[in-house]
Amino acid sequence: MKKHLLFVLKPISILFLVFSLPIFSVSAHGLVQNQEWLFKQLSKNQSLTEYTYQVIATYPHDSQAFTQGLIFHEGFLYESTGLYGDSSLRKIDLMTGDVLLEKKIDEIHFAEGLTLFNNLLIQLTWKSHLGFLYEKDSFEYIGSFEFPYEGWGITHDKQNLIISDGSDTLRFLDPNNFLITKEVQVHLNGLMINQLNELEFINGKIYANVWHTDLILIVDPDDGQVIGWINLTGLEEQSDLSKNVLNGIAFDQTNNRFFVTGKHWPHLYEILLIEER
Ligand SMILES: [Ca+2]
Repeated sequence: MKKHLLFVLKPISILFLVFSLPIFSVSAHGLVQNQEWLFKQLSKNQSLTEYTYQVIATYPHDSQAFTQGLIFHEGFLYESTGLYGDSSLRKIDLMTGDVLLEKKIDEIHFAEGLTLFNNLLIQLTWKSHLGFLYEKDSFEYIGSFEFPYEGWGITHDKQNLIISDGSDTLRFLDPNNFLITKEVQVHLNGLMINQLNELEFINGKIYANVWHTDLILIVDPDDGQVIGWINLTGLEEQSDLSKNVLNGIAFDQTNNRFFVTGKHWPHLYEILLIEER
């Protein structure tokens, strides 16, 4: 996502950028945030629970899918894919990766996060300031709501929708009127962590992909404190921190199964989290 930045730069400038800078963003404190930086901050904090992973199963995933939202419900995956002209809403067979139902999104919108609340699929857009509502089984369009910030990831805690916008902020919204009820800043003992992307609310905690990293943060929804993290480095051979990056967390509540994939990844993985400390 968000990859039009370089279009205005001359080729030589692009070369300079490519060879001189790692993938990064600048935090609210002016700190450069990239995978190396984040890994270092997380690693040195002994109070955090660190998880690695074991692959339980590998499933096919459409490598054309620019994954922006992923959920699991009653045996099926639901996915939102992004990019202008390629955005879609999909119902997917877990075992085969086959797209069972698909709704193409108008090319003026760049689709983002996805969640299911009260049988309604809720899909965000990146910069259109719109969220779309669909009936779960038919994908029938029900309506939309507006919000004044960028849309990145979305999940819910059974009471509130929870939305990321690429910063360190998570907004909690009343699903009846889409008004903000609460905001938290995600932080590591006061150090703000931005670029929060795809989300999943699992057993009382918010799991958040950090864009341009193979890392998932586990966040306390009450105060935004990072309480743990998952290191998924090495999971997907074709992962690429500049583009084809990890971005998709889904959880099977019934069978306690944890699924992850990424943008343009050819695989979707069921993983077991293993506590390192
Ligand atoms: Ca998700």
